[in-house]
Amino acid sequence: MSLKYVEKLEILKRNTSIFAYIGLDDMNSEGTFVWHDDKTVIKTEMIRKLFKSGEPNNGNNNENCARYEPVNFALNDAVCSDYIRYICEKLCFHW
Ligand SMILES: [Ca+2]
Ligand SMILES: [Ca+2]
Repeated sequence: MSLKYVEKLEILKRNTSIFAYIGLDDMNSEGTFVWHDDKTVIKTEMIRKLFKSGEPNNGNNNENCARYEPVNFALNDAVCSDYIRYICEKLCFHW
């Protein structure tokens, strides 16, 4: 899922009670978060809107994957090796 729009974070708040990766990481360049789906870079303004206060903090110099945290209803950068779910987005077509 790409939270390129703050409105999508609202959807997660209403419908998700799990910790989950959402397809955003800074593995290639520390502090530069890139969406998996189209490789675009998240803007600083969006980082402030989507991440919880004090995040992303690259804890232990090893936090590169953004995850949604239902406790804070916001994103946190975390280690990429945690066994948590991954939220994907599907396109819907109306014929
Ligand atoms: Ca990082
Ligand atoms: Ca963090």
